[in-house]
Amino acid sequence: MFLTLAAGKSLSFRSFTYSLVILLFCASLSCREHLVDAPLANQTPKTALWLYPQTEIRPGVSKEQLYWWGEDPDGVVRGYLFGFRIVSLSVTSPPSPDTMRYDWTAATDTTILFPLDTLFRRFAFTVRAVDNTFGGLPEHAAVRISPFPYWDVNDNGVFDSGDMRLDGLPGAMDPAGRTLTFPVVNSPPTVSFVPNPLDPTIPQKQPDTTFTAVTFSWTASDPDGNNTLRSYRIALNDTSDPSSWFPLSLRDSLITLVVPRSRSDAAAPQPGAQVQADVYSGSFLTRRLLGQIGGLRLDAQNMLIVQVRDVAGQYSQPITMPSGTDRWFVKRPRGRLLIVNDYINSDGDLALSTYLRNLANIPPPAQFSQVDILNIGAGLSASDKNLGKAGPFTPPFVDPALIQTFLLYDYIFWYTDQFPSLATAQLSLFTYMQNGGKVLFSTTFQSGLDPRAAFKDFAPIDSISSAPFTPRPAPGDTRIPVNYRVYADSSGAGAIYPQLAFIVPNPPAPFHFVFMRPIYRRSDARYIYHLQPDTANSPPRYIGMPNIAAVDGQRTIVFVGLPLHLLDNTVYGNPLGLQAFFNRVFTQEFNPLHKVNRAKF
Ligand SMILES: [Ca+2]
Ligand SMILES: [Ca+2]
Ligand SMILES: [Ca+2]
Repeated sequence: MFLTLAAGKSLSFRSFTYSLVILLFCASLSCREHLVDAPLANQTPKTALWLYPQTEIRPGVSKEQLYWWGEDPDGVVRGYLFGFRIVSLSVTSPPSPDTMRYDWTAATDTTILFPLDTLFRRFAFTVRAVDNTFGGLPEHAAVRISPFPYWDVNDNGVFDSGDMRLDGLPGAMDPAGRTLTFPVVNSPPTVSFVPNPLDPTIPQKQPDTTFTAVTFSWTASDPDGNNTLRSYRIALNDTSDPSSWFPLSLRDSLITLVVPRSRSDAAAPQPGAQVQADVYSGSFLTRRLLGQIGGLRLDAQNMLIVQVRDVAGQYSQPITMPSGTDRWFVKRPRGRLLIVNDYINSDGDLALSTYLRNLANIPPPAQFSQVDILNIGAGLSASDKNLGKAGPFTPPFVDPALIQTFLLYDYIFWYTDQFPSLATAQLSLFTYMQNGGKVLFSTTFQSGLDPRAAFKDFAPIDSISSAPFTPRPAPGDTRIPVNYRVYADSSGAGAIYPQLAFIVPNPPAPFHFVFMRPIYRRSDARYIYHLQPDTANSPPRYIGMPNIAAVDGQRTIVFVGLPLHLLDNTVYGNPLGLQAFFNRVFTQEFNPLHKVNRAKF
């Protein structure tokens, strides 16, 4: 303006210099009004607003990226006020009076998540540019425009103590602003089974065969925000009847289905007979019984179906376990004893057949002619086991799935090789025994070291000898001659265990390769067996008569540090071999007063 004025008159250098002095003087005193006839009022900025990517406004997801821009004809844009409201019809301007809540920002874009609680809504988004005659506010300060402009410091929607009037705002902001109305539809939620921690690209799967206790876990999300998730529902096998769905709250995403023995034992005998399963939430100790779900098929394949629902009432696509070519077969428990096969050595078939024959031969009542078997060693190599890996028949959620599975039985007989699945045992056996279960555990020890103190968590021992096998004689050994006797301990009161002895292998060999290490009992426990002295070697390879088996003071677990199937010698042991030992353990040793509560499990 000043330069235009100067250029319009033909001034001498002297008068120009004079004028410049005046100009500088006036500028320093802000005396523009003395040079022009009328003051020019500040001009307000203009605002533009658009969607990105630049598409038609259409029903879409409830998450939108918005951009805006402002231009001021006589200054610069200081910042923006933006806000949105729910409307019933499309609008192009703010309400009058403007009762909206605005956010102050210096940014020119935002991603908004519309709060969705219906399937369809309209949101009107308004932006107003504010020019540099306004001093600005902290980012995201809440601003109200009516009844007068103020900074709503406590963001409660009324002008009260601590809030600040913004009298300069009306003259600085775009009076119209820009408003866009978005028709927004709800996005459906999604649900998925929790990933396998060893391979997050696949879900945590069930074993393809389980008994009547099985755990599932899933997780859900919603593009509208996970805080818009509302609930889950599950069903078994068939959803054609809407009443087959079992509703679950959002916190119930680890669910265990359990059929108590009283219920499965009473079910019709044919394969496919349907029973109700109890629905538990959470781990075993924190479990809550939520109710019963119908339609679990015994001795048949089953499928679990899960959906999540959002606050708008929309359900996700259902997910199923199993899916694809996988299967989930539910076996009806039949015996009172569950054999846990954790044994992968090459004589595994001999071991299992020895156990089944001797259990079946226990005299009437024939409690153990029918037993169930869980093969947790299947599919594992020795190095897998040494690394603590779990096999495909170990349920992914040992707590609570395996604990609940064990509680379907009065007795567990767990036999294992030199690499016992200690993590699995540690997470399941103690709780099982606390709830009335009884355990016979047979293992050897490749190493006497138990870094996780796993054995101590469930076995009646304080430690295992970790001394090296050389020089000899050593506390333990890696081989035991055939026909060596395992003597019952006669130092304590109570019935003496039947004598056992190592068998002669087929084909014959002079000794068995086993890792024999003495055990040291827990203070409440008593030893029940020790190995005979090493008379075949001179000097002996191992020291004295190592203690190799103990029972705890509560008589809930018998622990044997040798592979029992090698002790079925009816000549040097006792005439009934292992059968006499099983009979002693299962029908006499275990405390009859402490038992699994069949009303619950
Ligand atoms: Ca301006
Ligand atoms: Ca306030
Ligand atoms: Ca949604």
